[in-house]
Amino acid sequence: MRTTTKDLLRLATIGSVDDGKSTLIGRLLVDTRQLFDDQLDAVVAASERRGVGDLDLSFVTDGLRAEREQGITIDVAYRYASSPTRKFIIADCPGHVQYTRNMATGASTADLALVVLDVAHGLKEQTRRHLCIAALLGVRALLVAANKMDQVNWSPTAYRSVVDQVETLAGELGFTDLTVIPVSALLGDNVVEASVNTPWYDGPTVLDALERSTAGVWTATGHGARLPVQWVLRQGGGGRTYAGMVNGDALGVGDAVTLLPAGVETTVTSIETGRGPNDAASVGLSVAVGLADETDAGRGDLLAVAPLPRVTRELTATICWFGERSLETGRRLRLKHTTRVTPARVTTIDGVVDVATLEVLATDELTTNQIGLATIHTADPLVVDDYRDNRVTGSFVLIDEVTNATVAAGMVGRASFL
Ligand SMILES: Nc1nc2c(ncn2[C@@H]2O[C@H](COP(=O)(O)OP(=O)(O)OP(=O)(O)O)[C@@H](O)[C@H]2O)c(=O)[nH]1
Ligand SMILES: [Mg+2]
Repeated sequence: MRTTTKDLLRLATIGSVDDGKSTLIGRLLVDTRQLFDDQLDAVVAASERRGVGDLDLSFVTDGLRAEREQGITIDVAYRYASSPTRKFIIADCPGHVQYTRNMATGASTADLALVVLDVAHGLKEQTRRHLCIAALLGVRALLVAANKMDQVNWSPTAYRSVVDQVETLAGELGFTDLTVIPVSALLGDNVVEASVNTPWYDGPTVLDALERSTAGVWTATGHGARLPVQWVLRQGGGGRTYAGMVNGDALGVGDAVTLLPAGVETTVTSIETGRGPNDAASVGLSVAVGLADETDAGRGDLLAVAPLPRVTRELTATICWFGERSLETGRRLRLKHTTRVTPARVTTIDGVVDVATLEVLATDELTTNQIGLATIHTADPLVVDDYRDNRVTGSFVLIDEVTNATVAAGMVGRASFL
């Protein structure tokens, strides 16, 4: 696995409802002067309308009317920010159990989870669930704000108790990078400016830690380049190229590739990028590749460099179930994997994760927001890697056939902590 410091850091806020995620992001944006005057005016006006006294900083990201009225976040709000050294894409996620699915969406592209917890209450069950989901989604770095320090009289004991709880869980879930900061998002202590109220703390502020974080896009290298075919482009001379986004490893002209699931072996003869032809394409780049042999590849097929992924109709997977109705054995759903959608059936439910102990317990159903293990049978063959080897070809979503709602996020294989 490779992590690199880079210009852009993607982060998602996670934690239980009302622990202060939106306020912390609002504070970060206000204190680094990232808001335009009219945005700040809108927050001031909204705060006055709701009669919350001073500035309610959660209004910076809580944009929906319903969010402001209820004082909770419902949808993920994306904000861009920059410091002299770095750019940030911030996904401010909801904490309410009902919107756990939105949290998973926000965390699915994050390099780092900014965990916010109320220091007086410590690690709540919902925060533990969010941390499990973030770990399943491959987030490896945690920055924890032990928030509302003003409400515990800046007690170092309260802070240390949170550090102990978080360290234990982070170790169990396999997070490799952890910083815990005593914060008051409301008052701004240790967010951008170091606090005078925590003389016993000599670590970084939230902004310092974000600037220094070495969390990078989670890429497991050495498992082979993958190109899920999104479009087939017909060329003037009668040839074809195959367009998609490279993942796994870089892809180069001359690479031996296998078209899957057909199993046709051929060679990459050209790579066209947005900036013209190139010898190689790095992970994350959208390209169109030419092949040495004629193939009938289409959308949903995959070009892969060895080691090759598996072609299978049966997946054992870890899933986060978000459906309102419980998932029971035998349920028919649609499964979306890279660029392919196929009918699927859950053949067995192999366990449910107890988020308090991380034990896998026997069950025959998964209720809303539970994390479990399942075996899934698909109508069409899929070309998959284990999630731990590839975040793209190792993940899928399950879709309700009737309502079209996304009801589960799935990761191929069993997470290392289960
Ligand atoms: N005293 C104190 N109150 C805080 C602090 N941070 C946030 N709050 C208050 O806590 C309440 C909830 O804050 P939010 O930022 O909306 O919480 P959230 O985590 O975004 O909530 P959801 O998005 O709904 O999960 C608001 O009334 C805030 O003013 C803090 O550091 N100290
Ligand atoms: Mg919020």
